[in-house]
Amino acid sequence: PTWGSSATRGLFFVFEGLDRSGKSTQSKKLEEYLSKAGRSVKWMCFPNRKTPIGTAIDLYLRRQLELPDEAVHRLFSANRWEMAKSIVEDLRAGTTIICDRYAFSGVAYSAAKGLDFSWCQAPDRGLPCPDGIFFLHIDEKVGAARSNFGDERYENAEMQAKVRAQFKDPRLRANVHWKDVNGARDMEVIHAEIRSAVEVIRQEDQENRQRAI
Ligand code: ADP
Ligand code: DGP
Ligand code: NA
Ligand code: NA
Repeated sequence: PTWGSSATRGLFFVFEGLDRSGKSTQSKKLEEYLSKAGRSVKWMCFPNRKTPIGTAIDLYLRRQLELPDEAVHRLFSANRWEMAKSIVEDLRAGTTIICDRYAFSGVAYSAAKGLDFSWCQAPDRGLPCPDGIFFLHIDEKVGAARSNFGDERYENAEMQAKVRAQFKDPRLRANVHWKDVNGARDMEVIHAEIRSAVEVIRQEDQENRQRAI
């Protein structure tokens, strides 16, 4: 992590996975759990469609704006950079951040369209690094059974299959705390597993800090 190590630093958790893998469900459950436990916690998601850049991304996803793949890739990354300073400030102030999608989606979705993998990674380099990434796995049949595809760009079986393949690339997992989670189980079972992983990461973080002092 690049934001220092004050004694009260918050932790940064990211949920990744395909559309309908359960990211929103699980990230909100974790937020609720931590906030009930008395921790200062903030939930956020990317793309953040409310910012100026997010407005363009929203139009693009709803097929009301056409942009070259390279340009939109940079917009998704810029949308994360728009929030980078406030993420760092919150973490420093002791707030834990739970984020629904981050730079890993950025690379997986753009590389699925045929852009070079490391070219896709480049614009996100230097963003705050998560303390833990929970990748929710579901196979195609489970995803299809959960609900119908919407009308947004990328919400089709062909694209999802390509994204699924990109998420397997070991370059995404390099140098980060990546946890694969079987998302095809009962919501509460998944939540309990994520909760204990969070407590382990918190424990490790505290021990590391004590060693540094
Ligand atoms: P995502 O944010 O990854 O697109 P959601 O959390 O919105 O996924 O979940 C997609 C759909 O699947 C929702 O209708 C949700 O209620 C349902 N769902 C989420 N988790 C599970 C689960 N473990 N088992 C069955 N259905 C689930
Ligand atoms: P969601 O609101 O989570 O359904 O995400 C919107 C869609 O945008 C979803 O299909 C995934 C895709 N997406 C999220 N982040 C990125 C990114 O950084 N780059 C690209 N190309 N697509 C992304
Ligand atoms: Na979507
Ligand atoms: Na979601």
